[in-house]
Amino acid sequence: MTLITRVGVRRVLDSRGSPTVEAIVETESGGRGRAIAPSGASTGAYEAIELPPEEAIAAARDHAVPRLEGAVYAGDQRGVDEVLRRADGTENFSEIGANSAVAISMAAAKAAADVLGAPLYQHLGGAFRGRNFPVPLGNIIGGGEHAADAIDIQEVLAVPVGAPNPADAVFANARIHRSVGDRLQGEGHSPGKGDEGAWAPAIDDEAAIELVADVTADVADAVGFEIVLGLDVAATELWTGDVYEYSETTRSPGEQREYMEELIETYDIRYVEDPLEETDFAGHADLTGSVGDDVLICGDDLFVTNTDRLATGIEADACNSILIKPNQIGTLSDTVDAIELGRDHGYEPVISHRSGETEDTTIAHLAVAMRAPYIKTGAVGGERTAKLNELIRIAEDA
Ligand code: 2PG
Ligand code: MG
Repeated sequence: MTLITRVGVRRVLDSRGSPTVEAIVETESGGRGRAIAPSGASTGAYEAIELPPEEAIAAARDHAVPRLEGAVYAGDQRGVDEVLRRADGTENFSEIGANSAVAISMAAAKAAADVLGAPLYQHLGGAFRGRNFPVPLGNIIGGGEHAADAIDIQEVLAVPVGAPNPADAVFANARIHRSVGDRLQGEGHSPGKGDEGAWAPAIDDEAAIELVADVTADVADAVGFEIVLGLDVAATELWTGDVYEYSETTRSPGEQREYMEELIETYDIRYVEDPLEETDFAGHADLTGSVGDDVLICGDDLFVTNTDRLATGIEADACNSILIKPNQIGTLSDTVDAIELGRDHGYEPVISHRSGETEDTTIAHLAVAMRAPYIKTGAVGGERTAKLNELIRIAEDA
């Protein structure tokens, strides 16, 4: 074990051109780790608090850095994360910011891996991790909070469940993305792209799903393995407090549930994230009760990677899957706790990027380390391909 000797924090750019927090952790024996906090747009109300980067950096320098330098071993991840929690002193990292906390937490893990001379996934996952790799969920057409004047549903996803390895899955998603772009162009749309690189045409939701379904079937035939469809509805963003407000119509909670069942049935959708708003545990439970044998119903804003909210969900039988975003909760230890609690209760973990991302590849390593069955990290775009290419490298290395 080697002591942390220096923790640095600075502002760097994210993919939206906004500032975010980067942390550097150095150890006594010369180990070094660097990590960057991502940032959401469709953030859940119960997420840990992301402070403006300047504030988060100043608060981390005042409260967290002095307690870490010369005091904690880099390899003691729970120790590092406990110090971050104590330095913050709140439930939701509102003092030092979840952005500073998660960057330092991830940088410490990387420094510890560096000391061992091991890749991060090996340090986090251990020797008996096996050779399971996550299936990448590729965002093909998007809208919601990630693109103006596009579809209402946030993400229409391709899920190459039958791919023999991550590389084939990643290339299949990119092929679907390109071919959907060509089809949109051919139909007279000149779609831009949303925050995550998904096409953002001004068409309606069902036309988008149908187009992705059509192209996905062709690509599945061509590559010779099964590719299914998924959605991130991000329903909290549509919720007014009374109804779900779409561009053309509104839906009551009951109608929203029926609409989800209809889409699942019509397009053979196998993954639905946030089908209902972030407080409706009972509605999620009804939906999971009716389709959960064949479909993953995944809680993102519902759970926010938080074990207390997940425990409420487990009690209510709300879902059968949990989205995992380290910056929603603030430390790697809390993130792993959420994955493990979910797994103990049959909830499949989906490790996820944020809409505001960087070249940081930690989530690719985390997904492999934790044997997560899925990773959601886009289909194209530099900050997305950083993770996808890392996954390809890890799968070849391992
Ligand atoms: C989501 C994420 C990532 P954001 O809702 O799942 O796709 O979006 O980072 O904007 O919360
Ligand atoms: Mg989501």
